[in-house]
Amino acid sequence: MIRKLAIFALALVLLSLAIGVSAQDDGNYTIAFVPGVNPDPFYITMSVGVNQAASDMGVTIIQQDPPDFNVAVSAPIIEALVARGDIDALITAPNDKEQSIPVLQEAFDAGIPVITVDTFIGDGNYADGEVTFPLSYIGSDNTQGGYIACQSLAESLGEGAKIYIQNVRPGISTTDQREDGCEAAAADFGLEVVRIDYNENLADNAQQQTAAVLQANPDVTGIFATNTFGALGAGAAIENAGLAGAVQVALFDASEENIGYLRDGTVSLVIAQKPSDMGYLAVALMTGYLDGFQSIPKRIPTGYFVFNAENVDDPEAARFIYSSNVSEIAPRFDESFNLAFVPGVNPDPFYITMSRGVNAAAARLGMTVIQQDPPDFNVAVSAPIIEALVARGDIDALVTAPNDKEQSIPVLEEAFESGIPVLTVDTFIGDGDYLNGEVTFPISYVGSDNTQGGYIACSSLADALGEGAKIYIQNVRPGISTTDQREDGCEQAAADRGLEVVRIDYNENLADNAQQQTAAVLQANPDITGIFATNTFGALGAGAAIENAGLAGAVQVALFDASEENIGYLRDGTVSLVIAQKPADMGFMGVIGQAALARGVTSFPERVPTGYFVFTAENVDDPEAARFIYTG
Ligand code: T6T
Repeated sequence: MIRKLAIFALALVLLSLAIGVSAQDDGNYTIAFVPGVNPDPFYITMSVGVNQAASDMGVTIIQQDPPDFNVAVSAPIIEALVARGDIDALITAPNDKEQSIPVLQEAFDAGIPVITVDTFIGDGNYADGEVTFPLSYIGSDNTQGGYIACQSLAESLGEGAKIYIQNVRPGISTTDQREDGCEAAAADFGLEVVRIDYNENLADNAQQQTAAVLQANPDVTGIFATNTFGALGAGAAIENAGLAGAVQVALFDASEENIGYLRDGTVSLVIAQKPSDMGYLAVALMTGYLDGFQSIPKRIPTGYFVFNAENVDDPEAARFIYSSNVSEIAPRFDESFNLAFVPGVNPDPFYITMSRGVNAAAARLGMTVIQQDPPDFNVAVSAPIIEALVARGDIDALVTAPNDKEQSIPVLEEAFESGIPVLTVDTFIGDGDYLNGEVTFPISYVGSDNTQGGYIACSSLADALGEGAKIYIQNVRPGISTTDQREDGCEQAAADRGLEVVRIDYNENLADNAQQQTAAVLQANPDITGIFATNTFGALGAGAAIENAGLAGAVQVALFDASEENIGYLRDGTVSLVIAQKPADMGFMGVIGQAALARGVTSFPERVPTGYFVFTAENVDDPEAARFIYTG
């Protein structure tokens, strides 16, 4: 117990170091949550996820509900929240793609970071689209959802059938996309869309419109209702007209009522979104962002569960039905939740920094971290460590950086099969595509885009050296996902930019080997003018060899990993470029992925790329850049 308390205290110290907590700011942020409208079972269910994550992460939520799904109603609510001056962040479902932009821009300009859930503003591409200030758009792929709905109508009605779309109002990102998706399916499968009505999010309107359309068009045999209220109205109109079963209906949103329509045969398909996942991920990731762990994907699609007559009473499916009241929140995690963390190797400034992120997230969540360090980057060393952790029988989750794409699979599979969810950070197993690739059991792969990193490194050598220059790659060992990809990325840049890769050496993650190999290569090939070292130890060795040979400045060097030593080489001119990964973000996000899964969230992305900071002689002493240097 005393040991656990000591570990917890240490974790809190690490957390406060990580986030610079002061007496006034204890990390209990105030996050405003403004749904699209309420009451609405969809947003009530989202609120369950929001509140669960707030309880887990130790932050406060101020929820304010617009009584109408209307920007004229939600904008003043958001303006008033901004005016309070005590809101640290805003999570909201904007009512209109264009009209909601100004008020959210105002919040952002007042220093309040914004995540949109369910709906988006602009074109929804926050990476390089029309509006880029929101941190992320977390919600369903609505075009896909509309397509699924109308494809199912086509399958039961056949080519040439006439269908009707019951929609909300043009301008709402979600329902606009559902309409588009349905029309695309109609075009692909030969359905005719006879009419589209807009109900202003009122079930009564939807009911009257649907009744009128069915009367005027007795040949309409299919209906798609794009959200909860359209669905309610359409369902009632069909029931009243005695057309249950005669008209096929696909609905969006798994409210209790809509599931009732499925059970009694009024409708044939109900598409459940995952609003609770949207709320949970938004709060957990926003809290991480405020703590300084900022690699949040700009887009997180949350997926669907499709209900039909066959699966509607399946006990597994029950959790996808929306809540009608904010149900009880599960108790916070506590120290009995054991999160095992096995880095690739330690000591290594990269994994020490990752451990800072792991401990910061676990301290917020109240979990215990059991960190066990392989002394070599070698599956023969890490596999017995993982086996012993599995054998303990008390590990709830595993976050690890596998040493080999293929050889690490069996031991991780064993952990997974014994009931321990596995998430890989930094490196991956199989081909790294955990959605449809060779290995799909890990929850996620959180790490840099290493092909891109290698490409950046060797493009910078090309910029400095020009076409025809000869370069040398100092790598670790074939089979490691990250460094294999960096080598590939560098070779692609060399091919694109006309560099010649004279030789590649593998140092087995030993700086001494790297130093000897580099010294020998430089002696044998005095025409080499560029070196790319793919990780910390190769970088250390290559840096030392260049310094010893008195070649600082004469040979251009690009290094991976921003250890203090490598940054020192940049400062003294031995190297020209240091690529910093974001290992603390990897650790933080990895733990959040595990916490989310433990809460039943199924939408944590299978891949979270964590980005880079590229150090050069120009920015190395910039105070803003200092936080990207690895912890020693
Ligand atoms: O379908 C959801 C949501 O996705 C949409 O943006 C608006 O309508 C709902 O809230 C359901 O009423």
